[in-house]
Amino acid sequence: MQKIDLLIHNIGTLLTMAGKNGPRTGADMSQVSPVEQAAIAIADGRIYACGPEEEVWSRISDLVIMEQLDAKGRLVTPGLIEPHTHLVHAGSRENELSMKLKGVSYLQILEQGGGILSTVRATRLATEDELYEKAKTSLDRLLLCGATTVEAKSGYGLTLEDELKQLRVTKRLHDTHPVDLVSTFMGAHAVPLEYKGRADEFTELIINEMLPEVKRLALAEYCDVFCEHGVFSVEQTRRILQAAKDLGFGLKVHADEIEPLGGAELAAEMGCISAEHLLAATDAGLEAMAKAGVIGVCLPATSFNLRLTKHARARSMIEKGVPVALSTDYNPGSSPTESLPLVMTLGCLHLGLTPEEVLTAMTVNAAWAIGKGEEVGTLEVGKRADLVMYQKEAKTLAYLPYHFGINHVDTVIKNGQIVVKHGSLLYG
Ligand code: IZC
Ligand code: ZN
Repeated sequence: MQKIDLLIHNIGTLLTMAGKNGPRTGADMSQVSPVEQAAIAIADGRIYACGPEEEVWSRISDLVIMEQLDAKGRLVTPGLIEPHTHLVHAGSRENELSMKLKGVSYLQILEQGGGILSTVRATRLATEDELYEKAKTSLDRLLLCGATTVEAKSGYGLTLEDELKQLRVTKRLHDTHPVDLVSTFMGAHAVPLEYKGRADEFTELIINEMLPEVKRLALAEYCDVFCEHGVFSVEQTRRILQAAKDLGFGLKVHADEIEPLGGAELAAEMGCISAEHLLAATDAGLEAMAKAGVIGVCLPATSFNLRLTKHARARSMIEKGVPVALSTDYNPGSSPTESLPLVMTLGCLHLGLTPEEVLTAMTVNAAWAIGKGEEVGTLEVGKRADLVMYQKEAKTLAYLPYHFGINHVDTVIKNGQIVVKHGSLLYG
């Protein structure tokens, strides 16, 4: 007989995000589908019933309820989806802070052999266990902030063996940690020192050796490229993405972050699922993305940390019909933070999004940006029971970005299991 494993009742406000089954843009990004005095019934890790408390009780009146949780009038949202991280790496780069304060730019540091390349040196020297332990600490932090699904990119190995090492760590985290991971191969993250001045040759290595082996071992669903001045050109990016597409990878691209190279246009041309950063994307680029259905992943913690005064034009994206997602971009260089609450606040204050648009960008649209929109991102019957309950004082959605620099998460439920309680990890 069907039983209910967990019933959450007495929810003050439940934001189900129910609505269009697909990435949302325009006015649809404001739809959070609130239900007052709500309940959620969970069976086998999925949502069995959810909505007004009385309706849920009547739907389950014949069933055995194994466990109940009194939400005590609190706010509940879907688990947050983190669609862009460089999670697995060794070392840190706090030395870059003083350089940055002296006015040395991110690309100048990379050009001098630092930046990504210093993380590559540390990652090549690290063992798989060391990488796992460090990434697990960060994944725990993301979970404590309410993330229940996280994308993770490789790109600090830049040899076949070292890329595979990173990707195996992502797989191990997916298999052992409550958070689900989505793996992206990003061998085209920088040109390693041993290929300096020979980016075309390195491009061939990625196409001929790395991509086929990553595919054969089924270690990544997506392929991403850092298309930027002094890193990979539009032409090299196109070649890599085409090869990845031919092998059956989904495509992503770091596009037009610093210079308007035409990355947004390329994302549309290649049929990328998402394009990331986009600070310098042109109107034509954004319009091409809207037409092709490419999701724009904005990373406001990165522009904040790089001390940029320019921000991604998230409002124009929404007006033009580009679905917008938000992410921390967690990485040791341009965004050393796992703080999803900070991203919520910057999404409002720097990108001009409303709290409703921010939540859509960090749930539904983020889920579609990593191909998981059918499974997660909203609280609807049949979807995974991944949800967040906030602390008592955070009664409204707007309170989350408003009271900034603070994590308001109290409880996280992943696949129907309570994995964070009163702000502490409960799993394992
Ligand atoms: O380590 O700097 N932008 N890749 C592209 C990064 C930032 C990560 C890093
Ligand atoms: Zn990135």
